[in-house]
Amino acid sequence: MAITRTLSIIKPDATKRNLTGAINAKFEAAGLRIVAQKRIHLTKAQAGKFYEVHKARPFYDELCEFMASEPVVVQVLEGENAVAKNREVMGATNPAEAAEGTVRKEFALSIGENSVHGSDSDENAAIEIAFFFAGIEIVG
Ligand code: DAT
Ligand code: MG
Repeated sequence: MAITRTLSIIKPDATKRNLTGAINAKFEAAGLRIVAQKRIHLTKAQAGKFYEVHKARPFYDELCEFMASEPVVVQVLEGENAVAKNREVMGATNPAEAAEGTVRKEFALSIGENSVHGSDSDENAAIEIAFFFAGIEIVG
């Protein structure tokens, strides 16, 4: 398997509850390296652009409001098959369906306030990493 990268976001519900370190510990325990990380406060417009793919879905406005409600921590994770590995650590979108030991099982509040974002393909990972980071900010 190849060493790849994925874009991760620790969402407002988690930063608000001071869970950044606890979530990062799960990534590191799973063999994912945090090769870039910064704390930012998105505007609703920036959140809307990031989640543009979900524009037609009924929860889009609520999702953008939520993502702009508090600071987030955006990060690049690197490791073997990073996209799939990260989604394994994250757990299912709906915390009620997330497996034991996953971030969402342990920390998510609801399907909307579900603590973390992770890219869903290598192609989207490249697009999402470029949305937040310049190459010089990523130190592998
Ligand atoms: P994921 O974040 O697991 O990739 P997704 O891409 O389908 O899930 O959706 C993006 C985010 O949108 C998700 O993390 C939380 C929110 N969301 C998804 N389905 C939702 C729903 N039925 N109600 C409210 N928010 C939802
Ligand atoms: Mg998704």
